Amino acid sequence: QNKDNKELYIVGAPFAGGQGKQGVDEAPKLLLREGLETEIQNLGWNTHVSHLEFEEVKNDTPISNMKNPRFVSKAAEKVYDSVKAAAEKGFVLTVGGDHSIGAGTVAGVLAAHPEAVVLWIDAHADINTPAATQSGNIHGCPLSFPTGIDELPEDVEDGVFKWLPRKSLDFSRLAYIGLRDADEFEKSVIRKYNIAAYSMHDVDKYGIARVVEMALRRVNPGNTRPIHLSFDVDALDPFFAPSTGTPVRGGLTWREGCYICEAVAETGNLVAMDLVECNPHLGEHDEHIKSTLHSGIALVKSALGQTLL
Ligand code: HAR
Ligand code: MN
Ligand code: MN
Ligand code: MN
Repeated sequence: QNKDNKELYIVGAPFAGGQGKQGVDEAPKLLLREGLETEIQNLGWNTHVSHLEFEEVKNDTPISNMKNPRFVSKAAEKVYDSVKAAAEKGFVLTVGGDHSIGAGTVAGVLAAHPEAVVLWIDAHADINTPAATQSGNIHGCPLSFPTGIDELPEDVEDGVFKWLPRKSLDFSRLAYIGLRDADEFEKSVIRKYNIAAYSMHDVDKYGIARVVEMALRRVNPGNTRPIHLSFDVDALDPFFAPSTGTPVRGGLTWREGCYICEAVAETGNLVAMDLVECNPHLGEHDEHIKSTLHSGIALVKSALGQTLL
């Protein structure tokens, strides 16, 4: 990709069907209202904004253990189409919505940049399979599809997730930072496929700078590949991002979160970012909502070239 390309596509993905709490679908509009686009423009980008719309699906009964499977599959497919088209033209910032849209963003970025690596910044591993998910919430499953471990049958009911190319994401090209609430099944997947996974224990032990360096060295040695950064705001400690559906104590500080984004930006190879799981319906008061949205905006700015000096 051309490094002088300053075209940036904001894809609003107001989707909540990958989990049980309403409100997460209101984040894209609110983030823009809080200044997301103008802040990005101030960093020298030409912005193009679109907001996707997702049609409801009736009688969306579970498939395997997945809740709302048809609704989520259709929504993620729409995200896939938009992200793929935008990634062919410039930088793509997808604003969720819950993390189930990550199935679409990862597949979309890989369609445009087949050599891309994925950095998944999250308290959770989001790699449950349709059969393994205990909650049935697909926002805990998106990575099972592009890695191809999902095991949905060829003749899956209503073609759910049929559109998604399997094994487009090799396990050697996926790295996690911030994990502290992975399910037993997910831990076994991480071990079995030797995924580069850095938990909060590693952040404590090595410091965030070395963790980012180690993660990048594992998945992108030589710094030759494009990078997709999928940032779940719940990777941050709830002190900095309280308004999110599944907060977990002991997370990244504001600076650690921003540092990850800055360091990835410095590689010069970042081509796409997701910001997901801000839920303005959650939190005890307005300050919680504001601080969560502003944390999200700070992460995006850090990824898009903001420097402190
Ligand atoms: N692992 C749990 C599940 O699959 C919780 C995952 C969901 N939370 C998220 N995704 N916000 O990162 O249900
Ligand atoms: Mn509302
Ligand atoms: Mn997530
Ligand atoms: Mn999460």
